Amino acid sequence: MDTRIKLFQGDITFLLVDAIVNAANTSLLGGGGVDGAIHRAGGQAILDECIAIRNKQGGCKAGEAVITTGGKLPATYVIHTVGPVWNNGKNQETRLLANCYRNSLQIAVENNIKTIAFPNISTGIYRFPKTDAAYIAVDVVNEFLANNTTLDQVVFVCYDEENFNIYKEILETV
Ligand code: AR6
Repeated sequence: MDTRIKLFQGDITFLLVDAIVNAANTSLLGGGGVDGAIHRAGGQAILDECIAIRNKQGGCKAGEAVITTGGKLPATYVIHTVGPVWNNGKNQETRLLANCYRNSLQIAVENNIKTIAFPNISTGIYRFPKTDAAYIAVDVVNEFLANNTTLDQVVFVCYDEENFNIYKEILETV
């Protein structure tokens, strides 16, 4: 396991990192869960930038990612990615979730970001099974870091106890 991978339990909006990742939806206009928390804490600037992106490219597809500033957040940037809605594995959810992590890291590198924090994408309102999602997240990040020297820290932020315990076990044993 790459030693640049860290685990943190709590609210992602408090983190002082170069970028936090948002589990957004295809509209990019905000919602509940971590998306709601990020827009509330970051303020209007983030929404205005999301609207500008929408006007240019028409939202964001599942598995893809876009970047805005962090508005009033401690983080400099927010990378908005859209996780797949879990549908019993019938809609390429595994591939799409892996793309979320990979594309967010790619955007981070392109923007000279050194420290980045991820929530547990798709494991809330979108109902992706938590253990499967955690293995995908850890695998993709670890593989990406194996070919990267510019990132200093990738933090998995677990808000709920269940995800925290799953990640703790994976990161201790892998
Ligand atoms: N900090 C870190 N993690 C959080 C926070 C927080 N403040 N709040 C919730 N989580 P979800 P999804 C965790 O539902 O499943 C929105 O309406 C939460 O415990 O936020 O990808 C969007 O607009 C869970 O583990 O995102 C979309 O419509 C994880 O964040 C839809 O929900 C993801 O849960 C996306 O659903």
